Amino acid sequence: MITANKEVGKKTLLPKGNSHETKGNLIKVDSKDAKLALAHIYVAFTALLIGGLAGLLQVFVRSGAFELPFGIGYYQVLTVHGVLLGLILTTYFIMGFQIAAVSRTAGALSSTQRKLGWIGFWLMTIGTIAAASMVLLNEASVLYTFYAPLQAHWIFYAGLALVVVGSWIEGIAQIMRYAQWRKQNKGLTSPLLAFMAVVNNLMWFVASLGVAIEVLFQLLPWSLGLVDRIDVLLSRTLFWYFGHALVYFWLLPAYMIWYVVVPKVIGGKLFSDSLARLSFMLFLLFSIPVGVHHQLTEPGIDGFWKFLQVVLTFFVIVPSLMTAFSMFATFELRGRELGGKGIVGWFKQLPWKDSRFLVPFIGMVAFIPGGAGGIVNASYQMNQLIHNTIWVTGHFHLTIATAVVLTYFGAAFWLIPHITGRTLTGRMNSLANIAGILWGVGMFIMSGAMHVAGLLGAPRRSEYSTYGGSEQAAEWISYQLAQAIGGTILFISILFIIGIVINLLWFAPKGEEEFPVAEATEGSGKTPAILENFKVWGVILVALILIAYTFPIFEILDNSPAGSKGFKLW
Ligand code: HAS
Repeated sequence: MITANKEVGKKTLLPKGNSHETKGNLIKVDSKDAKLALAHIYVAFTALLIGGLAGLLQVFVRSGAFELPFGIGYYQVLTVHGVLLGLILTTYFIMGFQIAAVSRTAGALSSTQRKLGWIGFWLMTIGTIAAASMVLLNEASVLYTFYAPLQAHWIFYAGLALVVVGSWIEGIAQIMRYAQWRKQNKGLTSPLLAFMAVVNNLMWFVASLGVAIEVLFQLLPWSLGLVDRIDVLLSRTLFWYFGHALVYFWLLPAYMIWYVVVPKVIGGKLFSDSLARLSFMLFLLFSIPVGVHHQLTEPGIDGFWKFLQVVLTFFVIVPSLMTAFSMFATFELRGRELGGKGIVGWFKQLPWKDSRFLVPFIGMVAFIPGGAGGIVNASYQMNQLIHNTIWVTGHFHLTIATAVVLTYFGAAFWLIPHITGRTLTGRMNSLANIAGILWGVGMFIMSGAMHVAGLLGAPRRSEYSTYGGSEQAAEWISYQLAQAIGGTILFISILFIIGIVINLLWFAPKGEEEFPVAEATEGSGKTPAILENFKVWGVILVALILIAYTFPIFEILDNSPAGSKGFKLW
């Protein structure tokens, strides 16, 4: 079927089976899929507001200048902050964005796929309400990593399990749509965004098996009183098998936006489709067999396996370096196309006033020190300097809480109006830019202070009162005040963002906003079919996981003291 692809203004081969809605020159996300995506956006931004408020309270408490009222505990607030922002905002935004992205690029979901999407959404939402209720009742102040031996009410674990199961079902719906596209278009390269969403879902399935086993076989029986104790090292190892891939589950949607959306926003093209697909496949391979780099200081895992996973961690840095290269190339090509000359002339040509570009760009810049900090963390002996210090908190506020979430926000500024049939006005665009800049400044102050205080030995996850009197603490206090200042600026930025989201949902003028999708540059070559051969990559993935984890888990089980019920898992 040859159709005029109005979006790029030239004749192209449009794949079969795509039931795209179009309006004027725009290809729209199907309206029923749009509703499903929008439901996720509501929950995500509600989580941002409440989680952000908890974050503000927390930096105040740590500064020592503020006490929580009504007997609310520091760890309770910290759990609200981590769970709502780290787990709920992210998972909902990712699922909503990916559903919209698959529908936009591979075509509308079938009614079965959409039903699965809604079932997943409601399971996730019931789970979120259950887990959040327990946290609010102070029955689950176990932080977002819910490490044993901190114990929560069983409803908290069951709630989080529902969130994971719901996200699996939503992932299956997206994969089904992609598989349908490939069946109908044999021999054609699939739409890049849909492919990327599939890779992220696959990684998520394989990774979340670890936390599913931990919750089902350890935490739930223990919190229900069926067993007296559990093997803490095993539970942490299962958690981190999942936990490091979790950070890439957050990152990959941001990379989808960097690779596919941002180039279109600046009027340019994707540097190379093959390079983008290869980097995603490398993430699929190397995101999982690296979790032990969070456990480098833990006894009970042999140094050899720690070293192996450190080496594998250095492999997972490669696709990020490829992404940095690709983004620089995209920016430079576009800047020169617009007449930019010399070493930096092209840089000035980029659309600095467009929030769809500027806000994710601030995220990209933050990812340079964020990624460098990650390399320090992963560098075996160096990890001993920063482990369990507030440096780590600084690291993840640059990565997830700036690079990733600013990219999500930048995307929300076109995605929400695209879905609601409204437009981002010039005024809202300027407010969005201000919010992005405030976020960058607030985070520079807060995260910078966290990094320095961490190097001076300030612990993470600890209240002022627990070390307030010590000599060393005096050195840390000024940095804690800086954190409170940065945190306040961040909260102001959150209020701006929530205001913009409310405007885009209900008050912005009616109109059409584009869902930008870039094409690859001419001459970047045909994408090799191997990059879509999931069987080949799947085999390598399983092999790497077995190599990295079989012996450590075997050794943990073998050395585990038998619990009172005599079963070694506990
Ligand atoms: Fe990490 C701890 C290692 C990336 C999140 N990390 C954490 C924790 C979180 C987290 C939440 O090895 C704390 C967990 C907890 O609660 O205990 N991390 C790494 C490494 C990377 C890395 C090697 N982390 C991330 C990302 C995260 C994230 C991404 C969230 C999304 N991390 C660790 C380690 C620990 C850790 C240890 C444990 C520490 C401990 O002891 O507890 C790498 O993936 C980083 C690679 C990234 C780069 C940067 C590439 C730069 C790009 C931007 C280009 C910019 C452009 C703009 C184009 C190499 C792509 C143009 C700019 C101009 C100026 C023109």
